[in-house]
Amino acid sequence: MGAERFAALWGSLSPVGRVGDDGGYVRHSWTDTDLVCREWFVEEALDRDLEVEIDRNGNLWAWWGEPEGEGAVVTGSHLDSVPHGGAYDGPLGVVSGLLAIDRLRERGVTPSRPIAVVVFTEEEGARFGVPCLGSRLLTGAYDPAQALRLRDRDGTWLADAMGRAGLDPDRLGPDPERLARIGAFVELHVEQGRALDHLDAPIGVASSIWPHGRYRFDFTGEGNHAGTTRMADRHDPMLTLAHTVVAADVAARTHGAHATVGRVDVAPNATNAIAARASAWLDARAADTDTLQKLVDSIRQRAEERARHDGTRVAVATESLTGEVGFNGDVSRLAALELNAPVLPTGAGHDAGVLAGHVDTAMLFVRNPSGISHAPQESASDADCAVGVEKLTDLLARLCQ
Ligand code: HGY
Ligand code: MN
Ligand code: MN
Ligand code: MN
Repeated sequence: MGAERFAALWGSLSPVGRVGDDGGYVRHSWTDTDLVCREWFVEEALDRDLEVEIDRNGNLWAWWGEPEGEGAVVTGSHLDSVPHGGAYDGPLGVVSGLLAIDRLRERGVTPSRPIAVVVFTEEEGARFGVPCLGSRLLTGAYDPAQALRLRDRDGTWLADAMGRAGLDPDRLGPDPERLARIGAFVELHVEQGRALDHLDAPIGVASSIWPHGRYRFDFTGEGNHAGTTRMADRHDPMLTLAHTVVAADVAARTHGAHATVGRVDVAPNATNAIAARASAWLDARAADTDTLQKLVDSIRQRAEERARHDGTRVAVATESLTGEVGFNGDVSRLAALELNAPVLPTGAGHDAGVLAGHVDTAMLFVRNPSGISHAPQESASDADCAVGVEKLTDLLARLCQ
């Protein structure tokens, strides 16, 4: 496939949800923008005579062959983004899946098992706070009753957002029959780092996904007047929060891990008022679960020490936790052999990481020259993306015959 052919389909989706002239995207689940992206996917699937269905958790499936057939070969990814995210994280896997179907047909491949392109919903967790929500609900990794208690920052319930899109939230839950019919899952994804660039390789194969967790630190202090309250009399939760952010940085460097506080909420959030409350969300990742636990424990301990010093209080809630994922099944071995590509770990979470616990799964990465992701500078060349489609087609052809 030539780069211009990839660019043609890519160009029909890429303008949707782009918000800034720096190329940032806001595509949050069940918003109007997300519904436009989903309509785009359905149209492209129907143009390919694929049978489209939406499952009980809102994930979209486009089938070549019998959806009820056994041993299905599934590819795809997600269309939602982080706030002001990049163009490729998610959509690249969906566009490449549709183009791989085209390429299989052009190569004259007659699949002996169904093939599907899937769009998982709420992979980033940017709106309702739980990453990979669609694939976790599908696999039973997330309690549907808990999902019905999820609200976005404006207070909109997940159930209402899904209801607005015509879905019945009471049907949320595991889908074991659907899962049992999947024989293999392959997710193609833009690399979120620069390993392939350094290796001068357009494509890579994932070996593992780091364990990662999301934790909400709630700090409580004493709101007061910024101008009249002596420093010695303050119980400022922002001070405890700030020391916790520094502690997270120090602990991550000590443990060779990654710790990020990219989101805070402050109340009353006024220039001339000492905060009464503040929340900070910690994204913590490490090469193994023991290190992750040590990392988070040391950050929590530092936060509690500082809270005692500041006369504030801190409470920590675990919002999501994903264990280590090893891609070491037949499909991943085949991918590494077939594609003759570098094999590398990733610190990013993916739906493939959720499926891997149930289905023989592989992940392919496409080179990202900027190495940046979850930001507008995320990049991939049309040429490398076209190579990604060909390599995905190679792998799907081996799996479906
Ligand atoms: O956060 C992640 O690791 C993924 O990009 N959702
Ligand atoms: Mn992402
Ligand atoms: Mn992603
Ligand atoms: Mn006043």
